[in-house]
Amino acid sequence: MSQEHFPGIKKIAYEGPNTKNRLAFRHYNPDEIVGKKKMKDHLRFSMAYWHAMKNPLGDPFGGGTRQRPWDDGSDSVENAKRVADAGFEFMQKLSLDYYCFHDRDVAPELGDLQASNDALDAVADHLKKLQKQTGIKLLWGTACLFSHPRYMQGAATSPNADVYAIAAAQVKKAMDVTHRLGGLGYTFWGGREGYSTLLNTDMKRELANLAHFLHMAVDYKKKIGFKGQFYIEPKPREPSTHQYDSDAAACLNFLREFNLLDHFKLNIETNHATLALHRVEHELNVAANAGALGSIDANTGDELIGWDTDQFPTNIYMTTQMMLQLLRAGGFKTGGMNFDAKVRRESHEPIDLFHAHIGGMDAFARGLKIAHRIIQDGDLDRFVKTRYATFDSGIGKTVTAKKATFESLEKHALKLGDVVPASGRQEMLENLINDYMD
Ligand code: XLS
Ligand code: NI
Ligand code: NI
Repeated sequence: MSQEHFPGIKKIAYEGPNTKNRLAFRHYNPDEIVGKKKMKDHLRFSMAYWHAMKNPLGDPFGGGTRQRPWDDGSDSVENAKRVADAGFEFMQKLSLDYYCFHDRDVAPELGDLQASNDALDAVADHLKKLQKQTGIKLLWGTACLFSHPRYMQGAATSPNADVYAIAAAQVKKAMDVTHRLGGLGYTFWGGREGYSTLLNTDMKRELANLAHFLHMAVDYKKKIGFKGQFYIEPKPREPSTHQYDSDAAACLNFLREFNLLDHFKLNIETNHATLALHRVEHELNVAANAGALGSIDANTGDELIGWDTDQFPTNIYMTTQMMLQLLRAGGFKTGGMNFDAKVRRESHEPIDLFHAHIGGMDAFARGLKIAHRIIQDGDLDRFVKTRYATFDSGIGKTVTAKKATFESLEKHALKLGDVVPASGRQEMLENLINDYMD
């Protein structure tokens, strides 16, 4: 890292909630212990290379607005290395311990596969050096199988076998590079794995091809000795009308159907959850219940705009709900909190990247502390336990123990008069949660 790319911005320090400095953490204090772990080990914050370093900040009505003096926009390896330098300076200044990338974020896509592979290798050497210098780790790598025109009809679900082959080769290379960089995981987001109309689509065939693609990835992983965790990232639509990995439940069903569940966990993204008309805590809960909560793409959607706006998360009620799910699931093992979020098109200056990440990190730090207190106090969990208490004794216990039959339940039911269950007390519980918000 020769030149300073964010001059005038020092390492962001924890200054506590009363500071007036906008370039300081008010809540994220990396080494502070919450429960049994340091905050930084609970949260494992990660920079999403494609947004923080590469997103031009365009929208459907206009081109990019970003000012990134270190990026000349060329396809040279030299430019890619300079962007990497800026990225590592940025992560260091923000105490971001991890990063994630697509192959085509860190290195350019060139005329043919071999040339692109060579460029990727050259940049990977540089990334390895930067990782060593800074201690920053690769949370996960992935391949971009959705931008190039060849992937217009999908990659691992393309109707064209040559496109399928190029996608496989691209993933093979991205896995090699992730492995070489000591990546803790590898993500499959099925960018265009879906369809627009069934009139031209053989869904059964596409899903079988996708499953075989993932099995080949599992085989290749073993072959090269890559020990990182595989993730699937659910998303219901955009760019396709129907994405195959539409939500956590659909992904789990697919993984089960094709005998892949042992090899994959889920990477849950907030804005994808809301596009699927779920709350993110629902998706985290579904994943956790299957032992498949792997990682989080932290962002949020605009409630008034119906697309994947990928905004930085600042809502403390939401981060609290997320941290409740994560803490109850035992925390991250291989995954982390990856800011798959971009600054608004209006926020085009480099310093806005700092404000955005500081806000997201502080919001999760608060969510973590609040969720920890809620769990420690136990009132919420006790309420839920009591709500199901009829399943802990008597006839309910026979259900829990899977001993009940329709006949045994009928015998019990015939003895009952009318039954009124206890109140769900939603409003009381919402008030209880508010008590914890500082
Ligand atoms: C897009 C996805 C993408 C994945 C990585 O909506 O969130 O950014 O996280 O391919
Ligand atoms: Ni997304
Ligand atoms: Ni994502």
